[in-house]
Amino acid sequence: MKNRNAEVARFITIPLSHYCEKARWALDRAALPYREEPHIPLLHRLSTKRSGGGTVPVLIHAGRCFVESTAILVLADNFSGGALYPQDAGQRHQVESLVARFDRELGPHTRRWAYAQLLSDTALLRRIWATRAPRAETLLLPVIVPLARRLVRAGYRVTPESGQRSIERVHGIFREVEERLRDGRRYLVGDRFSAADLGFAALAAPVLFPAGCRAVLPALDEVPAAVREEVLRLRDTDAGRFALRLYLQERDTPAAARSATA
Ligand SMILES: N[C@@H](CCC(=O)N[C@@H](CS)C(=O)NCC(=O)O)C(=O)O
Repeated sequence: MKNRNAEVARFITIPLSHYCEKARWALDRAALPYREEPHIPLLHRLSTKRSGGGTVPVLIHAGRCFVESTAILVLADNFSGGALYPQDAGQRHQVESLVARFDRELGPHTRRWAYAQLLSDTALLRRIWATRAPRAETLLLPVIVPLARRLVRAGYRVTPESGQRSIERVHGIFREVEERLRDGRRYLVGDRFSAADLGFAALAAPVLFPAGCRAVLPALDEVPAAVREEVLRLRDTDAGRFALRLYLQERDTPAAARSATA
């Protein structure tokens, strides 16, 4: 008899991570069975290194390790028979370029801005990093938080000034997205949801705190007023509204269920 467990992928994450949310969204949409293995920062490396990676997410599926979120999107697309990338070569190229651009710029800048605002709040960090992580790991948080905070600050070059520059870059990317949407289209490329829309919405999560997002984010009422105001400002843009709509309409719709009901 076939061992069904062997077909369940292992998905190594830090629950707060927006790159993990990007991959999780793709796996959910493709209805690719996986078991999430959430970790607190730093301890994730014990698992990712074993799989030949470093950052999260990492997915181990059918004996292969996928150590980049975009590689997980491509796998999810193949698994589902095309749920995320268009057939048309020109459109596919546009989707790939947008995904790469969001990976390179949007993700790092939304993250840096959020960390610049929240990294000094030890209680908040502890609570967010502990959510969904194994209890044995959360017991180490009093030791890990100061260390991880230093590494995050140095690794992502987080300062009040860089945080400010990052949010300006985020506004710039939002304006570019709005430019694309100006003709009334519902999706960034073509007339259906693709990896480009998913990449934008997932990597914008740290500046939108969207309802429906499965990454662990603070509640709006527990962050400083300046953060709340910036989030509300970005939510109230066309690009912000677009991302929030994607969470409402596209986050919980596996491709399998969609084609069964189409
Ligand atoms: N290019 C990577 C970026 C992933 C990434 O930056 N992950 C962050 C969390 S948002 C991470 O793992 N940070 C901890 C580390 O660098 O070990 C991808 O798309 O998967």
